[in-house]
Amino acid sequence: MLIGSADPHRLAPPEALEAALAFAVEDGIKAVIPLGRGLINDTYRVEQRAGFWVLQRLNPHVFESPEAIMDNLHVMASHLESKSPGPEGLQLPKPLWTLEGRRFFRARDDQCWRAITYIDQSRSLERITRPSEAFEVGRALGLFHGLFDDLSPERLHDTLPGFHEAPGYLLALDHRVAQGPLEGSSGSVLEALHFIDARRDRVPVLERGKMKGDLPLAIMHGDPKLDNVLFDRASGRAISLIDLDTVKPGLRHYDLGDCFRSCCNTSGEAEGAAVVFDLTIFEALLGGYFEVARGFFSRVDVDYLYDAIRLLPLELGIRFLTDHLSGDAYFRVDHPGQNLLRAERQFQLVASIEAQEVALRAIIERLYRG
Ligand code: GN1
Ligand code: MG
Repeated sequence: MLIGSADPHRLAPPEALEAALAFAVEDGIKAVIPLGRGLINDTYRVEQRAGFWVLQRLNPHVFESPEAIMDNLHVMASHLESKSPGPEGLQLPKPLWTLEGRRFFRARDDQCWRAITYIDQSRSLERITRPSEAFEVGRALGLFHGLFDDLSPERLHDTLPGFHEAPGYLLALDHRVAQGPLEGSSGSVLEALHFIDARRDRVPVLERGKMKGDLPLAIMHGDPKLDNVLFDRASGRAISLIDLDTVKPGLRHYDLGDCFRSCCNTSGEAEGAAVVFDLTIFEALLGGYFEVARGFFSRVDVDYLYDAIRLLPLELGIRFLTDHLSGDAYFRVDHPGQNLLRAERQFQLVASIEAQEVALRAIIERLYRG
C-alpha cells in the first residue's frame, strides 16, 4: 500500500492509515495521499478499488466540537436530499460512517478523524485565469446560498463562535499588542499596525448591519476561497463547494467578501508578485452570483457589498498578524515570518480595493440593475 504521493515532502503519516482503517477494510485500501492546501485540518484522499473518499483530521485547537461539525454535515446532507434531484450542478461532500457505525474515529492520541465523500472528476484551481472561471465561482456561491435559503440558520450548530466577527479579531490583536513586548518584531509589524489603526472605524461595519437588522442571519459557507471550489474536469463548470466545517449561521456578506478576497487576488495569498484586486475577475464573479441570487439578495444587501469586499481581507490580515505575534499557533506555517507576509499581502489587497472604490461601486450598481 502507498502512504504518500510522488512528492516525498508530502507523506501521509501512519496515523492517517490507522484512521482510514476505521472506515474501510485494509485490503480494500490502495493508497492514502495528502490532499489540498488547507491551513487548519489535515486532509487525505483514500483510494480504493471502488473509488476515492476523503479522510480528515480535525484540528482540535480550532474546532472544539467534532460532534457539532458532523451534526451539521448530516443536516446539510438531508436538506440536500430533500431537494432531490437537487439544484442544477451543485454537489456537496457527504459524511461517511466508520465500520462501527460512528460519525468519526477517535484515535488513541484523542485526535478526531472523519470521512466524507470525494467529488469525482473534479479539480480545484490555484489561480483564476479567465473571467468564465470567476463567473462559475460566483454562480456556485449563489447556488449554495440559495440551497440553504429555506433552512433556518438555527438548524445548524455554531461550529466556530465568533468566526468572521471582525471586531473580535481586532480585540484579540489589541490584547496581544497590549501584552507586549512584540519580540523580534520588525518595522513591518509596526507598519501593519498603523495600517489597521487607520481603518479601525470600518471594522464593525458588518456586525452593525447585523445588529440593526439590515443584514439577515443566513446559512453561510464560511470559507469560500478558491481552493474550496471544485470544477468539473470536462465541462469546466463549478460543481461543488467543499470544506463545510464552517457552514453555520452567519452573513452571506462574509462569504462574498471572502470569495472576492481569494479569487480577485491572482498573485496568491502566500507569496508572489505584488497583490492587486482584479476588477475583471470581480465583475465576472459578481455576475455569476447575481445570476442565481436575485431572489434573495436585497437592495440593502447591495448597499453593504463594498464594505464586505474591503473588510474581509482586512480581517484576515488582522488574523494573520495576530497569529504571527502569538507564535503561529493557528495558521500552519512553513517558515517563521510567513503569517506576517500573509498579513502584508492582505493589506496590499485592501489598499488596492480602496484605490478602486469608485469603479467597484459602479460595477456593483450596474450588475445589480441588470
Ligand atoms: C483557513 O484551513 P483553511 O485553509 O480551509 C481559515 C480561513 C482563512 C483561510 C486562509 C477555520 O482556511 O478562515 O480564510 O485559512 N479557516 C479557519 O487561507 O479559520
Ligand atoms: Mg477551511
